[in-house]
Amino acid sequence: MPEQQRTYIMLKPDAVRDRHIGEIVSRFERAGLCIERMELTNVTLDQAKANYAEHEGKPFYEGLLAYITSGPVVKMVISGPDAVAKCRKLMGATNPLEAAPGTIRGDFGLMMDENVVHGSDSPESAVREIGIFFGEE
Ligand code: IDP
Ligand code: MG
Repeated sequence: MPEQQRTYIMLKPDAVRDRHIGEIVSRFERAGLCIERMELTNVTLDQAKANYAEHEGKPFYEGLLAYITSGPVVKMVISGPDAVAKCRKLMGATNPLEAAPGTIRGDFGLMMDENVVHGSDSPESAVREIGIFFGEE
């Protein structure tokens, strides 16, 4: 039996700017996943730093913080069987150039600097990220 999981998904500022919220949220729902929480909001610098702590010091880190705080995002908690892996599958590869057509990044992204969507990479990351963006629950 697949494990019932929750994951943290965030539509990044380019997705909101380019008017793709509806289409992208639809893809998660169409896959049978449940949108448990959803909010259009801005990411604070502290939240950005906490979420991306593993990348501190990398060449793209400062740009990543600037990008994710550059405009409103849609933050979500999504649940379902194996929701973490299922969402990563729907998102596609990190680099939109390598993401397969039919995936969210493959269809809505053009470059690594603006890759449309964030999704937790493990159930442990999901708990941590839901805490960062929705507070302790
Ligand atoms: P993921 O989002 O698929 O989990 P990570 O390797 O965890 O990918 O990287 C986090 C985010 O950092 C990516 O989604 C992307 O926005 C950004 N990023 C990663 N590598 C690069 C890069 O080489 N150039 C610019 N941005 C990058
Ligand atoms: Mg990651």
